[in-house]
Amino acid sequence: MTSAYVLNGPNLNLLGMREPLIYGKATLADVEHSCREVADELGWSLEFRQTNREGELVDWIQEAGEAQSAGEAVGVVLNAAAYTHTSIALHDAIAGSGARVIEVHISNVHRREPFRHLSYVSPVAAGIIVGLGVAGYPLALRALAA
Ligand code: CA2
Repeated sequence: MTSAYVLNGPNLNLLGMREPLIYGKATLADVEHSCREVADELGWSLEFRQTNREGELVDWIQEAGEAQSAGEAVGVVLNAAAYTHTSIALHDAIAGSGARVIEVHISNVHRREPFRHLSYVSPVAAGIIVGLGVAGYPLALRALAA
């Protein structure tokens, strides 16, 4: 079965538990549930993961790129969280693996602190969904189907 990856970066395990004014009340388990509904509808299996470690995200991007090259995956929905703004390693992993990535941010990073305005992911992303809350995740999965 074709798979889709949804990869989440540091601190997103806290979603719904802190900072509800910025990130809303949904938990990461809620996000996974909404992604599974869309994946089921599209006939895909879902690899939904979260890590606080930059290198683990790099490993997963490479894995997704290899699966995509083998025709076994459609791409990646990536919320790299704070690594978005710091990680050349992630940028290189996306570019080097050829993984098709839709970048997602729950909050509108452009309305926030200037250090959130730079993304190392955006130049190698196929598309970007920002500021639509957790609704951005299933929308990004649908974009992978298009
Ligand atoms: O808006 C987003 O989705 C972000 O990727 C979230 C990151 C932030 O560093 C990016 O600039 C924008 C932060 C994820 C941490 O999530 C938390 C959720 C609840 C409580 C604490 C952190």
